[in-house]
Amino acid sequence: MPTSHPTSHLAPVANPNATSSPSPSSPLSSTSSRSQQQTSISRIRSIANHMAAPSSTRFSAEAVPQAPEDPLYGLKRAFLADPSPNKVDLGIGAYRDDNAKPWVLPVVKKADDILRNDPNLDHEYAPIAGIPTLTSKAIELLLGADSPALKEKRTTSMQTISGTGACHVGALFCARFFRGNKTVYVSDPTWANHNQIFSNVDLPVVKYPYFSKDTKGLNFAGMKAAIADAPEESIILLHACAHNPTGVDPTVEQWAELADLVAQKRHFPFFDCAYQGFASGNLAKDAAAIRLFVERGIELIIAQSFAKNFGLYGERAGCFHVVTDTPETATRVASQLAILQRSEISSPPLYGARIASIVLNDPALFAEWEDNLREMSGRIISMRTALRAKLEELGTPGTWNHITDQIGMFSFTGLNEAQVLKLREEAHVYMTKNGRISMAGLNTKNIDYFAKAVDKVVREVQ
Ligand code: KET
Repeated sequence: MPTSHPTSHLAPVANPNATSSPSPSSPLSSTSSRSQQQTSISRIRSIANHMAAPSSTRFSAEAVPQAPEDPLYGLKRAFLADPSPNKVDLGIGAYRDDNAKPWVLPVVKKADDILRNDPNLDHEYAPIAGIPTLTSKAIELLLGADSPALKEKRTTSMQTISGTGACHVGALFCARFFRGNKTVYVSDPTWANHNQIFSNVDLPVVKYPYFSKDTKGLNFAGMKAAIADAPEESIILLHACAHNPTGVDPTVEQWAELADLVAQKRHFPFFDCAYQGFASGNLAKDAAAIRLFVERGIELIIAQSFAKNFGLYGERAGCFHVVTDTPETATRVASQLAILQRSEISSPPLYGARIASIVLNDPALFAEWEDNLREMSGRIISMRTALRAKLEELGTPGTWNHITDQIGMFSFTGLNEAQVLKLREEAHVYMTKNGRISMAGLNTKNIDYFAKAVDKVVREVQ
């Protein structure tokens, strides 16, 4: 029996360098004999390929079909490529100042200086669960420092790759350990990434009614009915505040009703908190929904992002928290989270986490951060007022009160896909196809232009 692989004799042939680099003295070095040699090589290679495998890849189009580009990142690329001086970017949810420029928070600049001037700074690995000075303050930010859940030590926290990483860890944790109905109920609509984050770990996703096209507000009756109808112990994804993409949040009274319903059905709330401080400008107010659920003793999880409220988008700072019944449960949960984290990212990134930690642990910097948050949310609110006033002034068909009723980073304008595409083509205004606009993309210089473009498209396209 030959010891070599049956096709191993073909292997060298597939490498043209193995035979086509003869020494200068070789009889094969003349031009004609070299080209003869290349012809025979290519013939042998084609026979070899034919015999060895029908295709050179295992990743055929059937195995790995071409996927569409991520719509939000595609939109950003199209915006950057557009040479128009009038172009307006209302796509991705990232804060912009009145000059349409990214804004490094002044408090973040200060924290960055402190960090860089620290003579003890090194680049060692963070602990698996992240830096405790961040995680301990991060949970306080959500629950309030005097929360009984914290005093009773029945929470556990882990630093993650921003909010997306926190959502992923939460999804993975549920897939592995949740013993109830492993279906995740998400609002219709929700942040588009939720669907793939959950389906990536094989958790089915079902929508509950949320946005009413008629009122451009909350379909509270529909939402409650769906949550009541879901099998007991289902996973219910809730946006803690500043709902993405609609900008529509339940009122505190409605949150209280939802908390009662969730408790009654023993559902498991999964809070996604990506915009704390961005809705009202007040950190405690924006965490009211979470606090209300925790007060009722409901066990829950929270995915927390520091991308928007610290402007640390690309630094990927965030946390994942579990609020449970006893310190014993919290400790067991933490032990499994550590294993999930270790196998996925080993330990979390430090830079953004250190910045956030410096601010959260220093009362003066914290107060300055609150000012910065008020500045961002205040500018967005003033743009809402201005946009509504301009559309009403122009007499743009339809009602526009929803622009000021909605809250947070986004507004769900009610523009349809045809109108969105026409705005993009003709006015160089970039927004997602569902009519969502990132309010922070508007400023005192482009708001007139935008309002007039909307007015035109609403009149021309139905
Ligand atoms: N949750 C929600 C609800 C959310 O809107 C985002 C980001 C995230 C989590 C994740 O953010 P991270 O940067 O991983 O902390 N939303 C904006 C950006 C994006 O889609 O990635 C957006 O909708 O524009």
